[in-house]
Amino acid sequence: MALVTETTKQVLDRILSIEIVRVTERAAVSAARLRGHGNEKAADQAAVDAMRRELSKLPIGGTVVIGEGERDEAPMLFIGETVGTGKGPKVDIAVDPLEGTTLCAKNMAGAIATMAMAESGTLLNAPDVYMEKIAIGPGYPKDLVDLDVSPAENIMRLAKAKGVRPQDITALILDRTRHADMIAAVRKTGAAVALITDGDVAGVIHTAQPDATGIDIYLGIGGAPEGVLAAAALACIGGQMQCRLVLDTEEKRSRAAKMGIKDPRKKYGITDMVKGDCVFAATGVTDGNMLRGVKFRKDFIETETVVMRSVTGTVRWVRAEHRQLQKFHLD
Ligand code: VTB
Repeated sequence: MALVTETTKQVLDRILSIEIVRVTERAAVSAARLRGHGNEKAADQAAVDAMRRELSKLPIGGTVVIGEGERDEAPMLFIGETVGTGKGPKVDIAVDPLEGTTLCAKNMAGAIATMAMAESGTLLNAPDVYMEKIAIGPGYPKDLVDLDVSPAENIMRLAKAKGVRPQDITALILDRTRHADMIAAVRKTGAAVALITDGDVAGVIHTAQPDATGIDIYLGIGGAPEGVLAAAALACIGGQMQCRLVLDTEEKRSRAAKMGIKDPRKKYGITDMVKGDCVFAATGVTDGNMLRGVKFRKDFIETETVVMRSVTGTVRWVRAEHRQLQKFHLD
């Protein structure tokens, strides 16, 4: 009996890792219709609506733990919302229907639709606050880099472990004034800084394939929801990440406490943020380094998605041609 249950669970897991692709594909197509229209809100809403529609068809008992916001501020996909048919495994859901709303509104590179699904109760329930993050690729000694040492020291440690000079290291950082000192400190070591305007989920994932992306380390402060999504991806493909919520006001600390966060200064590793098996997917909205954006052809729509499973570490690149969508304008 136990064996049967286990097998059923695994089969379901495998099916879900394809089903999840439909969800991010639909969100990406809907957002892509509004690429370059200068309207971040409309693009985000289109992605949210599409993602919610697709999620409702999944054979899961899902609970949104990372969503569009806390209950009273988000009409859809709010934290705590239940999604799916209710017939199937109980899962935690993390969504960012349009990661990089500005990138989409301005039709700039790197906007994606992304989500992760994990065993119930295993994803960090993080409030929508800032998060300090540091991430490097696989193959390095455990705890090589640390949020509590200086950016320069982290670069030196990484260069040494990689067997290169600091000048041969590239750090990816969000281009924000809050990072001015960090950027200067990294440059002082001789390392190169690659700046992004948005999109640190993909930014963190870049560190997992340094040979392909040229990015060795991600540093800086971004959104906590994006941090948990990136951790889900690294839980599948390997790499190290350390994060800490920025709970700099009493109001934020009490919001976090309500979500079960006892230690506001806790440093989270990947397994603290993603404790169980998970599946991660992202579909390109605009062309980016990681994924091609949606292409509207005459008779079909093309999407590109990456989907990963932590159980096996399998990474699938799914290039899809959607004929119905284009024909019937169903998105
Ligand atoms: C990052 C980035 C997102 O928010 O998390 C960033 O990945 C952090 O917030 O794409 P600020 O923009 O306030 O710096 C985004 O840029 C937008 O959600």
